[in-house]
Amino acid sequence: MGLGAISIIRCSGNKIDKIVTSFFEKSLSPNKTHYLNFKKKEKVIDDVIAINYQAPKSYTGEDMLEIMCHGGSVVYQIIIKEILTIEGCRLANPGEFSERAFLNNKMSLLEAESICALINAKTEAAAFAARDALSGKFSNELVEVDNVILKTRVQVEALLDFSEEDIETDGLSEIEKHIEESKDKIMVLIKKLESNRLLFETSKIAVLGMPNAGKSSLINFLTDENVSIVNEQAGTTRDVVSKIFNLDGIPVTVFDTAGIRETDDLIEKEGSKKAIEQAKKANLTIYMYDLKKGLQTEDLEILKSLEKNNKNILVVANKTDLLDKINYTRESASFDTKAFISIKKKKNLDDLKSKIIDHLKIAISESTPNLYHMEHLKHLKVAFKEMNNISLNLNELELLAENLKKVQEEISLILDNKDEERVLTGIFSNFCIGK
Ligand SMILES: Nc1nc2c(ncn2[C@@H]2O[C@H](COP(=O)(O)OP(=O)(O)OP(=O)(O)O)[C@@H](O)[C@H]2O)c(=O)[nH]1
Ligand SMILES: [Mg+2]
Repeated sequence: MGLGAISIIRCSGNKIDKIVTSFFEKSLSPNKTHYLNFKKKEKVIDDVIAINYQAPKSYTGEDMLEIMCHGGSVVYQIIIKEILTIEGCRLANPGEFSERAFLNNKMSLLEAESICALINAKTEAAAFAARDALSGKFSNELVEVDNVILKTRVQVEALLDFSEEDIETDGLSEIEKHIEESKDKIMVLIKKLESNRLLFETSKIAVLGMPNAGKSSLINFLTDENVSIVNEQAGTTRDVVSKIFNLDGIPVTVFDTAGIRETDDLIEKEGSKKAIEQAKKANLTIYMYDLKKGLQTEDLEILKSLEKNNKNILVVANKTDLLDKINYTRESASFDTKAFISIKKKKNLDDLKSKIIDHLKIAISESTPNLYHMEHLKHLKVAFKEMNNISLNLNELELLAENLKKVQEEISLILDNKDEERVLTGIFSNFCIGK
């Protein structure tokens, strides 16, 4: 992206009046747009549009000033430099505006996180998922579950007041219904968060295999571009080639690698080494082989060594067009091959795509979460486990009440998230400056 036509400078805090009187000729009535000069003494620096928001009616909940000046890389810098000359003014930290908004109760942590996800979205699907979360859909669904569990707890408490003989089994079956319902809903939310994670992070896929297996052909198919040279000559790809693309809405960086084989060619040797290193760093490794040749001892050795370092490997057999069907179903029984495709004849490629997505979901849930809303996922998983532990037994109603209480505790950790420590430990530092 090139230069923007306008830049917006945002200020927040108790120095707004001072900034206004220092650089503008007149005062600014609140919440209105003003077209005027930004001046340093008598010198006009730029003609700008300025809005003065009065607390608490602003993004941060504090007094705020927004200055829209001309774009480019110089004008805004001069204006910022001038504003910083005022005592007590400093540059904002990344995400500080949202952090202040959160601390001033202008938004929940969930909303703040969604804003961050929206800004960082790399595909349309990611942006829409973040919008969904921002509109409070996720919280509303969770509140619904919370209400049902609360209702169930009341029912259980009521049963506890009766002796066993007096309890009608009807009461218990309704409780069971509510528990099943809530469990399903929690699972739906878990799945949603898991897919969101795929949307918000860029997953890394490395494609490995012997020379000529069709790795570069696969990359070109997935990215829908001629990223890598495809040639019948073995050893075409010599170095790691990478490309970011959109896999059904999921941002993915795919790495094409040199075919791995014992060779005297130094460049090819180096290429093979890099391929294996790349696989270690990837969330998922697609290991391709030519079905006609089958998985050879060399392939199995590499697969074994990869398995030691990388749990997520998807073994794919290519060139099914070269064999008849009977032949390759027989082969499939002996190897852990997850997909049989023909890139040339465009066979089973959609099936492969969905298998890649499934594998990424597993891979990413095993990797260290670095997104804050993954904390929610953690709590939801604990809640689900707790629901699973429930045994609907009249003799164990107290235990049931305890289980349900724990589930609600986990949910409330998400809903009333006021965990200052998490704020301080840098949730907001992942935001861009100015948000
Ligand atoms: N018959 C058949 N040929 C294919 C298929 N997919 C790829 N090929 C051919 O196999 C040859 C090798 O394909 P590449 O994509 O260059 O293979 P590669 O694994 O990247 O090879 P290196 O870069 O040399 O390691 C090319 O001639 C492709 O046209 C397929 O499904 N069927
Ligand atoms: Mg290649």
